[in-house]
Amino acid sequence: MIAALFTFGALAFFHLHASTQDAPKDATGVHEIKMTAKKFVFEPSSIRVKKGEQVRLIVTATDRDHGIAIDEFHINQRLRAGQPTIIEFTPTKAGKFPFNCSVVCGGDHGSMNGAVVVEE
Ligand SMILES: [Cu+2]
Repeated sequence: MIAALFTFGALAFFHLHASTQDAPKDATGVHEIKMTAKKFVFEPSSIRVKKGEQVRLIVTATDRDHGIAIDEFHINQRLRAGQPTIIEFTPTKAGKFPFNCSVVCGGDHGSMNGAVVVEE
């Protein structure tokens, strides 16, 4: 009984940590971040990464096709509805780099944006 409780506690602890945005890198050293896109928001809209680390964004458009353009990293990728899209980059300098939706998706398309914050 005690062992069972301990196991449950350990699993809960692991799960909590694994689900946060700043979770430790996976075994391959990649900082993986999941994101969704829908009219007219990216969630999360601000992501925080470290300079020099490999970043893997997994972005899923949930309502219709969208796009994500991150000019700093020369990325412009269509996001097909319901289909996770993997985007990888390695930031080489610190700063705040905006991204935006790159597929016209309706009235507030122009305000569908966010930022990658790269820390030293
Ligand atoms: Cu759009």
